Amino acid sequence: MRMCRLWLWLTALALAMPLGARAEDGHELWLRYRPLSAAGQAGLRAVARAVVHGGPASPTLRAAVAELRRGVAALAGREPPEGRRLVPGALVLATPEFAPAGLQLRWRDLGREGYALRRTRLQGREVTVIAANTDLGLLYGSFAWLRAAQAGAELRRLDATSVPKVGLRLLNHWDNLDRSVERGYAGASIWDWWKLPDITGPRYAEYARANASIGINGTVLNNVNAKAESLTAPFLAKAAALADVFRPYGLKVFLSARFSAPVELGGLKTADPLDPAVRAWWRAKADEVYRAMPDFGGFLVKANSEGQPGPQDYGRTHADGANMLAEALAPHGGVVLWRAFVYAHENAGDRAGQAYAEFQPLDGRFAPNVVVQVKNGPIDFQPREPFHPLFGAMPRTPLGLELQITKEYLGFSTHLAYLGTLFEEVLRADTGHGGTVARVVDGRLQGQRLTAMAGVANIGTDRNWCGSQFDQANWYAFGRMAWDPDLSARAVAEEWAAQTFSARRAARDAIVELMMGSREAVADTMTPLGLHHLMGSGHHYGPAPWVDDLERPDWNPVYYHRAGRDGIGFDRSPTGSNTVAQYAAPVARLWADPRTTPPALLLWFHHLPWDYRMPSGRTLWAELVARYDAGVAAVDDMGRRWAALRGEVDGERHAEVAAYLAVQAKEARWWRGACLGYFQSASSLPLPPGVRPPEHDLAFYKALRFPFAPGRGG
Ligand code: BDP
Repeated sequence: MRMCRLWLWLTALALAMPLGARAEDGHELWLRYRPLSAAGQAGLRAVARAVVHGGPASPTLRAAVAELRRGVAALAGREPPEGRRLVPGALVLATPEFAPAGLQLRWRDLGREGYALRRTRLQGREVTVIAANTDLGLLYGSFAWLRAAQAGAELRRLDATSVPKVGLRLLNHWDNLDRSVERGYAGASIWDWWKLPDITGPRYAEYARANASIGINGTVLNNVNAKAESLTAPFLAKAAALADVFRPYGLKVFLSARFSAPVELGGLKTADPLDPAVRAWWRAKADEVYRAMPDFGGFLVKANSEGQPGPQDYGRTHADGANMLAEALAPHGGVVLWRAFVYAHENAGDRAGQAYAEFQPLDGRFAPNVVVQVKNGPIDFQPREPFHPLFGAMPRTPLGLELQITKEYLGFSTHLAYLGTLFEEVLRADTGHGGTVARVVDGRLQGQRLTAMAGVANIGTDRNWCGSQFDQANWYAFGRMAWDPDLSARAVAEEWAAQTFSARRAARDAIVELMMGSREAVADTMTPLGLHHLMGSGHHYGPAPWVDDLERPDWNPVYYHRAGRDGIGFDRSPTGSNTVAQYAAPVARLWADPRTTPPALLLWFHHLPWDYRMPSGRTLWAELVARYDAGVAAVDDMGRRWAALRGEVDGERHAEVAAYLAVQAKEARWWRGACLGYFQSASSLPLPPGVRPPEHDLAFYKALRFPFAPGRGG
């Protein structure tokens, strides 16, 4: 009885609490719309007295209006009415067809998806105009206006125009049809294939809304290690049901296609891309897909990589394979995203050089509706890699950038690593071909019209979507930086933190500082100085630099670090594999010499003796030890900084992040211990004076096993 009364009392208390003080689980992402201060509310009401539009509303315009009304209601405590009359203080959604008299705009500059936000005087009334050529542009503009409102921006002086610089801004889900997610650390796949197409539930619309809020306009639903079944009629109907939910939010559905589908589904004897029957099969399949989804985006293909079938099985090239699919999709306006992540075990050369060797000679041989999708670095989403040498080296081919949002090699969702800084580092890298990676990807350097950026999604069924609160920032950063690759990682972190945690300047800045150093902390913890692929076999969690017995040499960490008595690192300079020569001359020259290679990439390109003198004055061995120590110190520091934010952030999320940081601190020590123990066994050198020895001996670390680590996929 007493318990029961206590419960009632607690419930009443919870309901009586102001919204902002309520426990939060992160489900609302950055779209929380918590009440502003009294002054902020008054200010917002004054600039959002009504939402005015031209109607009759399309589903997309309806979504924009609903978002504005919902956002203002929650932030300012009063829902603005919807109307057609230009009242003072209105938010006006203007298109060329519904442009209030007196509005001067260069509509053409806004393109199909861009928008303008402008505070202006029209017909004697102060109003805010959100203008775009399409309803989707209005939706993006509405989200941008709400972003500014949430972050406490000065809405009375708005005058901004924003047009996406990259055309296709895509999530790539590595989701399997059984709901497992390859490299997924946020629960199961959000696609409930079994219940689709009949049951769609609210989560799919929430997902589409969140993507629209950051400008993502396409999503590949299934794993690149694709099953042919995803192209069968039942699965196409399921995908079409999702496409129907996503459509109002401007989010197009794409599918990963298995190259051998004509054999597996069509009963053909071959999947040879030059065989007329195979081509006919794909054309018919494309027609079928477009009957189900008239606005289908296209196919993503992983071919002749890690055992996947592809055109090389028939002695054909990647261009032959991609062009066959391109031909089938072209009549419908679809595109092929053909991945350059290839390496084959028949090839004994340096794995880092294989994609360039296979693709660069094919420049200019791809059909106009093909994008070659290239990972940010030449190996595989490591905590740090140099940019991929293909960027800039295929001027006659649209190259898309593939980033990994899910943190396969950066501590899954238990470690805090803000990837905005990693994305920025890649995008701003100078290719040596006359511009940065960003300029290649947005098409400006080489005049490409078809442009794409893809992010391997970190989304699952967890309430907070991404497995941890801070991993939401990586989804957010991907969307924002795909829209505008010139945005700085810091500016994006500021936006995200203000909306997700606190718009109070001091708290926001403290969170941003913590985020900005976090990826470097993870790089130091795991793979400092350009080391790479030291992670545990298969699952890729935790350290295993000793592994040397996997089926393929280039799956073994020892292949990558090459540590021995003589030194450590992979020699990719002219004295070694010389894959450094794949870069443009100015870059290759710099990185061919250890003295001009940035320390952060040193062991990526060079094998150096342990007593090599680093710019810091330390020996390489002492520097390596110092970096692992710095990693542990940085993670401890993140824990302290987060602890100091207690009270600035709601209790539930604060406690959750603190618990995750404690795990990360423990695991930073595990990484340090295992790597120092192992590398010491290779170098036979003593630890520098004053350095704390690892907590355990090497045998302890080697014996750890994780048979049920998440993310292995189906
Ligand atoms: C690696 C993953 C593997 C993916 C592969 C890919 O370990 O699960 O299938 O990349 O990108 O990062 O195709």
